[in-house]
Amino acid sequence: LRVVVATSNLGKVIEFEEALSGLGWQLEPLGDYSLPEETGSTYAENAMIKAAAASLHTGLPALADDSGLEVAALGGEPGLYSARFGNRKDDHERNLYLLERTRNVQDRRAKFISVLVLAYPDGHIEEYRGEVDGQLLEGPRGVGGFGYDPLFGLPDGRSMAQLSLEEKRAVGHRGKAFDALKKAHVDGPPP
Ligand code: ITT
Repeated sequence: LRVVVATSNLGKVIEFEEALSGLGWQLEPLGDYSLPEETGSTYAENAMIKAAAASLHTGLPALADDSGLEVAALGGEPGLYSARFGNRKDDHERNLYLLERTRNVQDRRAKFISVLVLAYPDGHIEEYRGEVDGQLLEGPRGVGGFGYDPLFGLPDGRSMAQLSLEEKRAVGHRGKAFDALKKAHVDGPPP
């Protein structure tokens, strides 16, 4: 299967390639095509907007991810708006802003959510979801991953940015969504 990777986030591209190696798919880059604005009100809707647009543009099946960090003490923020939290433009600035917003906050519960959508040129859609619970750390730890990974603490005390790519896939939100995708494609005919 030739599949377009419908994301402009390099961190996601790396995780897509690692997670899908072994499936025998030929992954195609998005090139300089710009994904449309994410106007949906759920992760699934936004992933669908991105995957459907890339599929329409290329004539190939396209796979998109929409994801976010939900912080309990912030009522689920930044959630759908994780990529533009506080209007900060890069990962580092968003992490500093998140630390500022949660300074002296006792309840550190947080979760990552990922929804993958595979859209086919005939309009057929597949959707897979994954989540992971964690704790917001008091400061960044580790240099791996991307986005909020250095601030996301796991039960073993490490941050998501201290995991290898394989370890992040095994415990992370996106990895769980990919497990469901792979199960559907390896264990049976495409749904
Ligand atoms: P595309 O839409 O092009 O895929 P994006 O970065 O804009 O890229 P989203 O709209 O899904 O993607 O934004 C999700 C944001 O949530 C992302 O920019 C990160 O800041 C954060 N995020 C998502 N998955 C993450 C992960 O695995 N680790 C750390 N932060 C993550």
